[in-house]
Amino acid sequence: MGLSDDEWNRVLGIWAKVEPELPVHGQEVMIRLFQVHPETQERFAKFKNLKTIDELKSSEELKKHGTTVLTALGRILKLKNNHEPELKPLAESHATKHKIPVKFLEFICEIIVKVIAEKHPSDFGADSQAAMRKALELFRNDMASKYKEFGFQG
Ligand code: CUS
Repeated sequence: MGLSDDEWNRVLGIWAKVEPELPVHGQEVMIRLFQVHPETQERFAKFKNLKTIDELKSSEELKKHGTTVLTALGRILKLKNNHEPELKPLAESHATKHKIPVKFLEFICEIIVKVIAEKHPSDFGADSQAAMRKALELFRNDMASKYKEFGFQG
């Protein structure tokens, strides 16, 4: 289930290239997510009024949220297998306050991989993509089990 050192190196190596432009990546992830899975947009009162692609693109709040999401994820990835302390409060707020189903986390993780692959084609080959998918799966599985501890079936 866990990742090898080589896999973690791949994950953190590509993340180091994403980080200098976190807001750009975050904005792209959120816009893509809302376009491919409109039901995720409905979940956010502050975003569901954004109808057109131009409205999505010009929303500073959406860009900010994308940055928040990727910042949280980056912190978790950097902790490798010891992400429990960082993950717990995130799972609690997402289980009890935001009520974000695990399915939505799957959607966003898949889109994150696609966006990174498009923006960094020469640094994010098949092995690195596989390692990132594995890291994100670990994250989701642990979120799902924490969700249950907080009484959210996800
Ligand atoms: O915000 C936050 O934090 C989260 C993320 C993490 C990583 C958990 N989110 Cu927000 C999520 C989501 C969204 O936003 C949307 C859709 C889906 C999911």
